[in-house]
Amino acid sequence: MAQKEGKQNQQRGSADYVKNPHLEGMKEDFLYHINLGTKTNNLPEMFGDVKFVCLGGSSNRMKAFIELIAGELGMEDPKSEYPNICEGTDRYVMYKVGPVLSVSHGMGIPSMAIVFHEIIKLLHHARCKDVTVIRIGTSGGIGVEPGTVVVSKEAVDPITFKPTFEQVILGKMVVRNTKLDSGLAEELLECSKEFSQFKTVIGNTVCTLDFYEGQARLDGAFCYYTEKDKMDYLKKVKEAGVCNMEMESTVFASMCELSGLRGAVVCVALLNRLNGDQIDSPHEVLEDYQHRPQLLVASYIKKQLQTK
Ligand code: R2B
Ligand code: URA
Repeated sequence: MAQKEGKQNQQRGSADYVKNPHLEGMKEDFLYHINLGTKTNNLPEMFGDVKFVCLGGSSNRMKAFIELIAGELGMEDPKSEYPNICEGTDRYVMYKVGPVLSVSHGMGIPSMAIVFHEIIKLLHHARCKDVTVIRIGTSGGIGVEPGTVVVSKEAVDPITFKPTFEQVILGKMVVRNTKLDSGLAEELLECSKEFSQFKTVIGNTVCTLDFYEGQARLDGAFCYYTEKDKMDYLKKVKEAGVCNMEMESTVFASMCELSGLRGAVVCVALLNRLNGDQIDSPHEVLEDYQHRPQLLVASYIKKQLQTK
């Protein structure tokens, strides 16, 4: 039986992002996967000014994002060098320009969960306050045109389409909420109106454990269902108000909820899954699509910093 955890964090913006009494008693906290530690690094000095953390799957995209942010904020490095702060590990990359941190999260729920635990602890050790976290990524659209940017209303599970995330802890299934910040989603949608070259919609996002069978594809190495089974499932998905499918949103949203961080998920649809499974658009087209969530989020961050 799935267990529901008692108290969820309601205080978004609170500086106390970690909820772990054991951390206090530790002499040192080494954030192994990002190669940073409370003894080896002066985390408040390095990260104390962080206000936005943007997470995305690919290392290259997160480097491109920090370059875009640097341009938007007029903080370009004259040598155009943006050092990877996580040098020394090849698990994730991290770049920083002013109050913006750009971090890769790899693919899938476990990879996202590991780096997000360490980022939340990093924000805690650095004594950061009022931080907003945004996942910028790719997805498969459900009934939306390829290239459409989807701002997630809710991150939902692939069985009941409810805003929940199930995690096995101490051999028991624990159910966590995945409610995202609706105000932040609306602000992002508002900001998207300045981009006439692409469409942005708000809708639910299904988070799956796999790209192939988990997303009802017919082109994996194994497939034991028919095309009709696939279409019946995708129809049910669409009827649940879902606009896209990806692989990290529920754990991301559940960790935002637990920590009290304001969070949003902004993913471009690379294809419309109602029309096929293969991602075979030309490279330049896919590059253009992947740039769209970055453009939107960079513009949002710029506006937020201007009004402060
Ligand atoms: C979107 O794209 C990746 C799979 O191709 C996965 O990380 C995701 O959520
Ligand atoms: N990412 C996914 O998880 N699914 C897709 O169909 C495309 C990108």
